Amino acid sequence: MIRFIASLSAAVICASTALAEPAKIYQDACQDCHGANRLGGLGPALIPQTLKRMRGPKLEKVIRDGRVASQMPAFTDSLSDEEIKALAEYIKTPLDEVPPWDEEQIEASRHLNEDYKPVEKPVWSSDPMNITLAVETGDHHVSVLDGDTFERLDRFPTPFAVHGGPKFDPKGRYVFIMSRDGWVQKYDLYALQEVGRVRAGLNSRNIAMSHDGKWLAVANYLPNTLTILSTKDLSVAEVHEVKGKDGTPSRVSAVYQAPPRESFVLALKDVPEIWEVFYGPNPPQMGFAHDWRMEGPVKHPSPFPIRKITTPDYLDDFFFDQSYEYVMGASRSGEGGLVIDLVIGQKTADLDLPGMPHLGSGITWKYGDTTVMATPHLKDGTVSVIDMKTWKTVKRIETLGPGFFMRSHENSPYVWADVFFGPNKDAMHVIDKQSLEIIKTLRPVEGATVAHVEFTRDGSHALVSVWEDDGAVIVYDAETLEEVKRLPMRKPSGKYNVWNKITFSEGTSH
Ligand code: DHE
Repeated sequence: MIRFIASLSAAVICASTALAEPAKIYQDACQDCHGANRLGGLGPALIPQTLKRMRGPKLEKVIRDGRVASQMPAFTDSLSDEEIKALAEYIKTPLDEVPPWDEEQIEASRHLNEDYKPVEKPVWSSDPMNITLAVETGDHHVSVLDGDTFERLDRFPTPFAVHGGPKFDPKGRYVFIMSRDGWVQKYDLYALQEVGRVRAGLNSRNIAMSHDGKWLAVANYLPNTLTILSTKDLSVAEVHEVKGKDGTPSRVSAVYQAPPRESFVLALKDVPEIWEVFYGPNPPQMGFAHDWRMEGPVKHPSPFPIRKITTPDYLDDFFFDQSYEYVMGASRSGEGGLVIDLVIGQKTADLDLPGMPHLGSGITWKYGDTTVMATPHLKDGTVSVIDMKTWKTVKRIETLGPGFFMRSHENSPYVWADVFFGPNKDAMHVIDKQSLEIIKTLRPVEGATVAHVEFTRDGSHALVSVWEDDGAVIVYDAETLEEVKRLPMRKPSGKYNVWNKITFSEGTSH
């Protein structure tokens, strides 16, 4: 009897150790980035609802080898095969409860700054159109820079882990900033004060501003929703559950605005569809009255009607042509790309785009009698240049490694393209827009990650991030390519010039 009790308690201890182990591994290896509750932080939420396209072995591979083009490191040296397997099983286990995050919870999270005092005109004397923001991810701040003197006008705290470009209102006075854990912050550049913040999702991707500045769309992974906020006071205008035509729920990979169409366009992660969400007064006049549908409760049809377009593949990210009629899409598998005509809602061309192009950071410029679009590849050292009339590849420029971001300016003859990954991550290529040749490779800090460029309003200067904790933003003369100034910063990532952003400069991603 005693022996039976002893072996029973050993079994219980064993079972509880086996159960406790993966949780402990998670705590040690994952929770700093993915959150103590597995609901995400710097990294995405790790729960079945957000791991949809990841099967068991794929999940283990990601833990073992890391993830291309993300901050996910490889654990092959620190975890055994058994530990990796146990961890994968653990994160596939549903949470006892995923907190609901709909209109009620979002509204409850909304916080307006009581000390905020609107001002009539800016509290500074700089050119309001040349204000440039630098996101400092090292300590979650944004620096507000005068784009002429490069003097810092303010440095304010942001929510944790900002991702994607902040969005300015059409006058360039307010800026909206989103963090991966779903917070959206509104900041008044004239008053240099935060206006307020709201948690629009639990795990979010990016935001888009309607061209009239009234609405802000927030693309969420968790829950599977698109949140539309009023830009005035960050109140909820609509939370739209994202489900494909057949009812399959989906994460939203990204949302962009299509100004002439008065719509937001969404890439869905888990169903092969893109969505167009209209916010203008009369979408049927766009020529597809037969195709869009009203959604929401019957007695008040949604002010944001949705059109769902089936695509031949899952599109993780995309890029618009200048007319906003054509969407160039790429899937995360990196096998190629395609062009969807938004007017007819159909694929019109294939793109020869292997190597996981990062279309979100694509840019365009005039090239002979056509316009080209260039995009870096996340999987190989290439920049693809595509003719936007014929959709053919004009050139594949060989770089020193996979890059993340590209930038140019109407007044600059050059394109700047970083090398984000690999041994040459300290390199920044400068490419001639007409010869499509690399004319110079800058290496401002040996061994440091040097990435992301933004131009000043007139294109005379280029600001480059030394993407390290004790990093800097380096200001270059965009013509001579000489360094002009170095501004110390904490892991600066993206920089955003008000003028370039609100005028949709062709040299910047939208
Ligand atoms: Fe980003 C923009 C998606 C990883 C820094 N990134 C974007 C956009 C998309 C996107 C769709 C455009 C949104 C916008 O600006 O409105 N990013 C993805 C991914 O799918 C990917 C590969 C994996 C992931 O983890 O989400 C990814 N991105 C990263 C990073 O690891 C980076 C380098 C560091 C970080 O902060 O997470 C990173 N992404 C950025 C930045 C922008 C961005 C700085 C804005 C660039 C701009 O100039 O507009």
